[in-house]
Amino acid sequence: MRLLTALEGGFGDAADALVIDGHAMSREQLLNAATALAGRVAGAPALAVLARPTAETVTAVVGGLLAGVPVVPLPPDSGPKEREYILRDSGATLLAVRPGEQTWEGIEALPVELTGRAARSGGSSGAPGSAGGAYPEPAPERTAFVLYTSGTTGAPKGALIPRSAVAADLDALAAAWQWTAEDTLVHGLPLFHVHGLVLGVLGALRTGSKLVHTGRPTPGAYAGARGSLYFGVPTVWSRVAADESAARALSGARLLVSGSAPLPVPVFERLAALTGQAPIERYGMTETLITVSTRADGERRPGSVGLPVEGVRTRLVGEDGAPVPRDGETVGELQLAGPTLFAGYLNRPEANAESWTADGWFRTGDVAVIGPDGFHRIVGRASVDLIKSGGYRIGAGEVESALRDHPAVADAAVVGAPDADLGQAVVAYVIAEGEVTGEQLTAFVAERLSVHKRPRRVVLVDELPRNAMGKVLKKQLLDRA
Ligand code: MLC
Ligand code: AMP
Repeated sequence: MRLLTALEGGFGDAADALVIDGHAMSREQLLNAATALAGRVAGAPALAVLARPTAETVTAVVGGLLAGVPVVPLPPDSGPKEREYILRDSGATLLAVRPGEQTWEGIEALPVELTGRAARSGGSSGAPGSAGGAYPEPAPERTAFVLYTSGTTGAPKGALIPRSAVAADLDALAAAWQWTAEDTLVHGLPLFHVHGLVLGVLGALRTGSKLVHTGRPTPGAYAGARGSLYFGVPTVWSRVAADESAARALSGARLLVSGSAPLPVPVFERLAALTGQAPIERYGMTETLITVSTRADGERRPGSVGLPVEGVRTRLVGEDGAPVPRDGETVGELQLAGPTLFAGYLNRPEANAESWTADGWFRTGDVAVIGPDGFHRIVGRASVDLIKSGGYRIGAGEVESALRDHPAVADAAVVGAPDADLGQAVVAYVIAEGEVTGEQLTAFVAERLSVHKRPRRVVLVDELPRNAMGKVLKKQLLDRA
């Protein structure tokens, strides 16, 4: 079976099957443009895509997937430090851009044309829109994406996502959410992470639902889109819930789905009150895709992410390595197994060794509770050094290292402080050894890494609290923040 089943016929088509930030495309147009691009990508080690929320990005991603070339989405606002690292580490030789756009040294620009007429293979599969395309389906174990994601320290790691994991996850979610070709999916999430890209784009191309990408995930854009299925991170839902008329406009939707960070119970309840339906909450991770969810036909309990999706197994393990009972009270580290898991981090043997248990389970680093009824509740991260801000995963170590690159910074410690809008906000404690302001340091990080990794607050201090070993006491900083 092909990965993008709905792209190649059997699901009907429409001139507006995909609307990406105002640009409408039929599936046939997308298939033709992507097939033309695939011809220029085939055989490359990896294709980097400057992942703005555009039709060009969707075309480039699909072109890479058709050609069986790993796609490396690059955050569009990533600064030189982050960008150079991702391009070098991934081994990408091509960068998909808009026609006329520049690339960087050592990387060939691949202009994406939206009007490509595909050179299709002959035989019965040759007609546009019919099953089968110009390219044989790559093997399921081949890498679909290299997704860069932050760890607690150092540069982001490239998670290798196999095609089979994407297919298994989308099918499991389609079952859990009764997601079909009758749906119109609406969201405005970034196209360089699992949520917006794998679920939010490939989901539509596998289930056959229409897709409206709103460019930005604003309450007004969601309200105006008239979809049946909506995706958002908790920050988006909290902004929708605060905008009564936008929230009421979603009352005709079939399903509102939240994920990527904990959905606060008051936001769940206000959304339910204003839209007439309780949201679906699901839990996922770059490395595992979406593994636990409440179901369209099941209970939607505030503060709970529900049950493992089809094929996924979960267990809780205590600090001593012993199994934790499913009693709804005892916390443990959540470990996962199943067909949606990644194949490892690129070029990171040590991180790979640390990530799996001896008996083959993936350590999520999340702390959870499982009830006797199997419902899962995510309690938090085991490490204070992984921050979730607006649904973005941000490694404290990466931001600290960027801050230390500033000539006036002697040392820095970064924490995720509770924030009503973003869930957590990046707060930096900095020891300066020259004249520098918080705004300058914020801009410095935004330019070198990505805008969303910038500290929202910088506190200049004379010293950082440390233990006897010299380790910064982040819990103390959090208490101050
Ligand atoms: C502000 N801006 C700056 C700046 N300060 N630019 C440069 N330098 C500075 N110092 C500008 C930005 O460029 C942007 O401009 C504008 O300010 C707003 O940026 P922001 O403040 O970062 O946006 P914000 O409104 O806070 O974003 C909230 C949000 C966003 C919810 C829209 O956080 C978001 O899209 N989150 C989604 C994350 C996500 O998809 N995570 C999924 C991970 S996958 P301009 O011009 O652009 O407006 C995963 C698995 C799973 O977790 O389970 O799903
Ligand atoms: P990322 O790698 O960006 O996909 O981030 C994955 C992390 O997001 C997980 O390890 C969790 O900490 C967090 N996360 C995702 N979904 C949820 C959720 N519904 N509730 C709580 N945390 C979540």
